[in-house]
Amino acid sequence: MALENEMTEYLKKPIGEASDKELYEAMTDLVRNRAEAIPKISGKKKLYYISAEFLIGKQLGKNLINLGIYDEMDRLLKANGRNIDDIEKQEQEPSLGNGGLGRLAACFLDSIATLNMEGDGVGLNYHFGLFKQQFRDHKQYEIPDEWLSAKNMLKDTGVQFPVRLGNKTYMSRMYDMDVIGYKGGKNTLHLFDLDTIDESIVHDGIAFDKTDIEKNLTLFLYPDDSDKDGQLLRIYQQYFMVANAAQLILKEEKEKGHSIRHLDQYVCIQINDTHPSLIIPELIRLLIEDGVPMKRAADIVINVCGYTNHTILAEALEKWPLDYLMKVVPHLVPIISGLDYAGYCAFNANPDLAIIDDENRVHMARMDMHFSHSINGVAALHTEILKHQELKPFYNVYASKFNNKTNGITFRRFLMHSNHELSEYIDQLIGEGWKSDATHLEELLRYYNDENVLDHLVQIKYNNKVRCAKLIKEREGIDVDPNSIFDVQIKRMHEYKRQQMNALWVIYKYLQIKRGQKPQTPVTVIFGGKAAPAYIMAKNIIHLILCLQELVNNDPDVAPWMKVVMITNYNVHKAEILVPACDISEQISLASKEASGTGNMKFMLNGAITLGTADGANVEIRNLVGNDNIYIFGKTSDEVIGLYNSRGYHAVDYYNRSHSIHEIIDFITGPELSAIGDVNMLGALRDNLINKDWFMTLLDIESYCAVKETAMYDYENRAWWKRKSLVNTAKAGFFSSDRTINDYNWDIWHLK
Ligand code: 26V
Repeated sequence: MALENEMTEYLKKPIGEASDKELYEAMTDLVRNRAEAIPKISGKKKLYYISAEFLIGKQLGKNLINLGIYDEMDRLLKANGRNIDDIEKQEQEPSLGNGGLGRLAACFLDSIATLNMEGDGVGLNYHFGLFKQQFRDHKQYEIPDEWLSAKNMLKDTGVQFPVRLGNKTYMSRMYDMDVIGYKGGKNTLHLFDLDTIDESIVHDGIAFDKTDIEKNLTLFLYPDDSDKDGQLLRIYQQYFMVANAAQLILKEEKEKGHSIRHLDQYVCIQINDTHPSLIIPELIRLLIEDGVPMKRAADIVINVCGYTNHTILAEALEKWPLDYLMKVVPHLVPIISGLDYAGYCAFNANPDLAIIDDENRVHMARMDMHFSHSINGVAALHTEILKHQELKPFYNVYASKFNNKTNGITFRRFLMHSNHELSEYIDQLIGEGWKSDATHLEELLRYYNDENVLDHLVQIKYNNKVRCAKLIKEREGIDVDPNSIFDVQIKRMHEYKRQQMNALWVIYKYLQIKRGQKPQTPVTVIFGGKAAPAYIMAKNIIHLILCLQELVNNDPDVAPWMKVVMITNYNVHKAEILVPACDISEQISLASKEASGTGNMKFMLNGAITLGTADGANVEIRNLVGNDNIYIFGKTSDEVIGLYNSRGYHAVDYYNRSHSIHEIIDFITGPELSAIGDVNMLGALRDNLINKDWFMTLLDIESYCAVKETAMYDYENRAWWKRKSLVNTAKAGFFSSDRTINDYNWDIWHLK
């Protein structure tokens, strides 16, 4: 009753008479006010998680769950003939991240608040976030994704800081969003912006004048940095973010009566990849301004900062030309140069350790490693590769700084919210203990031989497939059968993630079906993901998938047995519908290249079986579920690294040696697809696969097809498959981000 009264107070009319939009706005007001009443978490030490990305997803449903009123609200709306899902749809999803790294930051904020640790996020208030993806003529187009116009959780704090960019000073503005912990306290996500941003300068999709900082600074997430102006804008953004972070930290510390000279007693900063690395010289600069000698300033900063590495891809490790920094942050250049000399860090004759290399480029990750007390990778295998390959020179001098923190996901969003039916059924089976300690999910193993329970789980999966099929019909106009196997690969488009290998499997299956070899159960192959606007090969892969979608779905011999779906504008909301519907989770990156993956964990938790390489966190999934409950294929990371070192991989040999590979690859430019697609794009893709194939698709394709065949064969043994599914959910507790955050706190932050 209380909730109903509160709602009608905001609505000023009965629930049954309000529009979905009015209900959404009233519920958002309700959440904002309830959050207001929750005390801010405070502890003896405070964490600042600085990140260029926070892929927070829609807030309303998650906040209702964390406030403990989701079910009550659901019932109230139902009693008035309304549906909570329709109302949640009204919210614009903030796309303030690219993928895994940004989503991880959002999961971490949820766990930090849930565990009652004092920790705020600091980032940027991008007006458009990541672009919105559209398909036309089987190609990707980008348009701005507006999210700020609708009602949201942001609050203008009125707080402003002066920030020097180049030779001019700008006033920032801080917007805050409450981060409500699950049945816990609250922290804050601080997003900084400029008042002068001009959204009208965007034209022709997502193009804009990259030089006009005053108007464009926070317009887009990760603007195209394939040219100099784009790179300068990135550095402007990065410095703007950390200059605000530093001023916020010092202001808060001052208010608490702490001295900047004792910063390391009260504050820790986690540097999320290298985007916030300039916080190091900025803090040192401020300490020096306060009269602290440089060496002491550097030591304080080392004690404060921890650095997380999220990729081993060399092209993703930021190196900024010194003269760009000279233009953007002239006042930091003397500090950075100073830090690069003996006395402050383990600088020696080894040029691999130098912050500024002999081409005058500043290696951000190297600065982080010298001036942080902790360096972590995001899965066990990834950390080992960092220690013994990619960052070996640093491991040699700073072994004790290195540690692993295997990623995690918040079960509040990726089970309780996205798979409400499963979540409630788990409560019935084992109680609610798993919500505070996810390892309790193992208690589900008690039901390993309980056919009733197993069948109920199968029924829930089917219901989720029906919901997903509905989304596919509505959004993509494609009919898919919920009784088919849902084989899902959703993630950013990148050659190392090898969506192209899955697309080659589609061709292989298409040819088989054409020859009369039909699968026992039809299969629906679902892809989703955005390609970076300047990443030509990723766009070519999307093109191939969209052409296959048209070919396969319209071929009467094949469509009853296989459908291909490319989800448009894949985002967090769509993940929440796709993940619970999945049977086979595709995690097929080239071993050693996927630092961790977090989608793999979401699928596992929701009872999908992983088909993957021994890469990233897949390795840990395998260790937990055992070989019977996962499908691993392909070369190992050691073998792959060996091939890179020896330059021993030549795709063309695989193409020439195998009739089957030859046939599949040639199909890309054969008459069927040429009649649908752009022969130049398809030709470039085929050519790349034969003559370059940097991520070794052809190395693993045969092993992939063989193991996928086994997985589909095993699917027919329904009694076995439902047990595999149960084991996956039961063993997923380790991947709760609550566990990850407890590990960070225990080893690095020491917050309480
Ligand atoms: C960045 C870039 C930038 C320019 C060129 C291409 C490229 C390719 C990859 C990246 C990766 C940026 C860092 C990142 O998002 N890493 C992801 O972090 C996740 C959370 O730790 C992890 O699960 C993923 O495996 C990892 O790829």
